[in-house]
Amino acid sequence: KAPWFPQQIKDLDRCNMLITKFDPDLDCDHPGYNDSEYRKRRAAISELAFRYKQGDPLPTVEYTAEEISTWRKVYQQLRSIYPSLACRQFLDGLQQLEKECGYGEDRIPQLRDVSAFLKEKTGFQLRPVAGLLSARDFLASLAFRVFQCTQYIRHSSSPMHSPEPDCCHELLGHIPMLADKEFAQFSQEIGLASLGVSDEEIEKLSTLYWFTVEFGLCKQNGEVKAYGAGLLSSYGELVYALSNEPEYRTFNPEETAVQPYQDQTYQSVYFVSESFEDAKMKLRKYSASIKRPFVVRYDPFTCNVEVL
Ligand code: H2B
Ligand code: FE
Repeated sequence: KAPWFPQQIKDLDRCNMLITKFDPDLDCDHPGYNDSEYRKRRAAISELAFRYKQGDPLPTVEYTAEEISTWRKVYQQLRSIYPSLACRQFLDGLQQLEKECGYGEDRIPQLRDVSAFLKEKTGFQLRPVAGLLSARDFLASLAFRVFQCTQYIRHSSSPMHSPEPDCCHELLGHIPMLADKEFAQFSQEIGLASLGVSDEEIEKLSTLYWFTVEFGLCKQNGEVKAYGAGLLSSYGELVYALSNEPEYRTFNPEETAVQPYQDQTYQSVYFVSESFEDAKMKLRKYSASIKRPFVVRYDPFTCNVEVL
C-alpha cells in the first residue's frame, strides 16, 4: 500500500515532520549550541511555524539589530560574487526581488512579501517551517507549488556557513530561482513525482534534489555557473565549487541518484549539466520513469491532486 500523501493544499498542515539532526538544542556542533539567548530566539520563531495553518496570513518577524547585521554580512559578501558565478536565471530573479520586493542588505525580507511576489511571478507560495523537514514532506509541498521556508537566521558567530537551512539559505539561495517560470514548473514536477512513492524512491529523488536544486552547476555561454541554492547561499562553498578543485561529473539522473552526499562539509563531487534546460529535461524524464500503481494529476483549477 502506498504511503499517505496530501491531495489538497490544506493537507500540508500534516506534512510537518522535522529532522532534528542539526537542531541547535541537540547538536553540540551547532554554532548556537552554547548560546541560550539564540536558542530562546529560535524557539520563539519556531513557535510561529508550529502554530501556522494553511491559509493563515504568513507571520512576520521583527528582526533584531544583531540578526540584521548577520544578514548584511551574508548579503554583501554573496552579492559581490554572484555576477561572475551565478547562472542567468538566478541573477534575473534576484534583480527583480531587489527592485520589486525590498531585497537589499539593510533588511531581512519578510516571508509575507516574498510569498506575494512569487505568487504573481510563478504561482509559488511560502509556508513557514521550524527547521529541516523530512524529504517526503518537503517534496510533497512542492507538488502544490508551496515552498516550506525557515524564518530564523544562522548564528552571528558563523555568517558564512549554516549546518541547517535558515532564512539566508531560503531567501538568497532558493527564492530567486523560484521566480523563474520553468524552474517553478520543474520543482512542482519533482514534488508530484514524490507523492506516494516508496522510501527508497524518496531517498533517490532527494539525492537528485540535493545535487541539482541544492548543489547543481550548469554550463552557460561556455562557462560553468551555479544554480544550486546550497551554493548560492554559502560564500565558501560557492567559491570552492567553481574553483576547479573538486571533481566534476556530467549530470546523469540514474548515476546521480545513488551518489552519496555530504551534509556536514563541502561536496567532494559536483554534477554539471550541459545547460540549465538540460538538467530540467533529464530530471523530468527521471521523475516520469518512477513506477507507481496509480497516476497523480494536479488540477490547476481546484489546486488539488487527483489520483487516477
Ligand atoms: N527542509 C527545509 N526546511 N528546507 C529545505 O531546503 C529542505 C528541507 N530540503 N528538507 C530538503 C529536505 C532536501 O534536502 C531534500 C528533499 O531532502
Ligand atoms: Fe534548500
